[in-house]
Amino acid sequence: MLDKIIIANRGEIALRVLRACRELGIKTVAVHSTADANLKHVLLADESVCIGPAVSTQSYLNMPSIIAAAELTDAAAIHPGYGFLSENADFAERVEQSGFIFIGPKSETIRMMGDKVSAIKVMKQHGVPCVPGSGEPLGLDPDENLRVARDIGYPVIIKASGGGGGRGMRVVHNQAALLHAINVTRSEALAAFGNDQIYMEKFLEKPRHIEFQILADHHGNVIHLGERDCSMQRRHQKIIEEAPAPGITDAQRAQMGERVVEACRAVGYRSAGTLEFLYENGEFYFIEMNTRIQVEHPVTEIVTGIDLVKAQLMIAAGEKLPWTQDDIVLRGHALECRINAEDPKTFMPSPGPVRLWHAPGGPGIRVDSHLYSGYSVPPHYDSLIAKLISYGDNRQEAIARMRNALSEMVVEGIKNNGPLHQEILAHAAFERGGLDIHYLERRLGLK
Ligand code: MV4
Repeated sequence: MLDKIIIANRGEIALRVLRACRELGIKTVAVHSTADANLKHVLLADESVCIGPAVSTQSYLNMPSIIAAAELTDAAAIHPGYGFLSENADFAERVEQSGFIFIGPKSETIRMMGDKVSAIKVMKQHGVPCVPGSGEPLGLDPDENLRVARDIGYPVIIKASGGGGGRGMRVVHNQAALLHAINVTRSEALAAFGNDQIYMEKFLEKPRHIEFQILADHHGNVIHLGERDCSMQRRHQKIIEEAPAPGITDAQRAQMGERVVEACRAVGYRSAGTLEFLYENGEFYFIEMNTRIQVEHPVTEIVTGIDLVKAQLMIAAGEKLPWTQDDIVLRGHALECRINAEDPKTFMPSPGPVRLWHAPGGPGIRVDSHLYSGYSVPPHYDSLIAKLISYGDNRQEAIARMRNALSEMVVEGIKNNGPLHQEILAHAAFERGGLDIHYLERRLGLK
């Protein structure tokens, strides 16, 4: 097993990684900005190193600083968490070249999946269903691009190959709007990602967002852990996730699972990973792969009984997966509500001192949070302050327990979006399940 690792992140995920390390007897080094000396995991870590000022470009995104901290503390490996440098292939490469283990896939794999055109190409080649589309970067010939769009059929969506997560996309409803949209998306892509490669897909109007979790070791063993439904979102920020996805049959899961596993084995994937799909009219369409641990990983942990962060650490140490696909049995249902320090109506961030934090509990409740009474939420970072995870034998029980949890939670001093969650969970439409990705924005627009 690894002797000591650097936790190159902050907030709840840094605490989550620290907890996994402590279970496995791995020593921890918290690297933090000047604004984060009082983070819960920094106080609990074996060692801590300040890596720079509050602004994340100079701390959590500062590659030399983080690698220097690894050298200084003689750590074996670096866990990047999510966000920040977690999907930065250059960082993974520099970590490897400095003689440390990057806890994640190989840098080449991160680079391949970071380029959406190459990710789609490789998945399609290995039998994963993708959205009908250009399959290749768009060229500069207007007539050719008009022909590609006509073949796909309007509406189409133009996406930046270097984008993802909703950045650098434009929907086109008819031929008259196509060439301008291509030009604008291309120049925005160059400005935002330093890469002007763009591609085209059929625009799916009312899909759900369903993603498959996989685990792969360094010995060619790959398994999937079923899917999550992450359709409840606003402006590409997920707010509620669940596992399994309502309405997906065991047969569908087994079939898609087999395909994603086969493709990941073929590309030599290792560590935890997620394949994102759009799901519409009973069909799955691959859109992107995430090469990190995700915010919503706990719902999968609950229904599979597998600790994904511990699995990442064991895989990084070179151990073989202790499970085969037949060992993976889904049980019950899990929901996650992301609690953000923000105004529940305007969505404006609400940082500041937490006078009182009271976490909910009871049967079927897990709380992943770095909050404590007296902690102050800094204004410099993401506003996620807690993840309430509920589970039950079935979806109704998980929902009832989540309603309890939301009603018990107390955050005083700062605003939070608990009331928004309570409102969503009060609706019959949510109880029915299977809502599309535009549901929440539609509903918020009506009010
Ligand atoms: C799409 C789409 C419809 N059709 N692609 C947005 C985030 C990025 N991961 C991909 N996204 C989308 N791609 C096709 N061909 C609609 C979206 C989309 C979306 C996807 C997942 C979750 C929320 C979303 C919100 C708006 C648009």
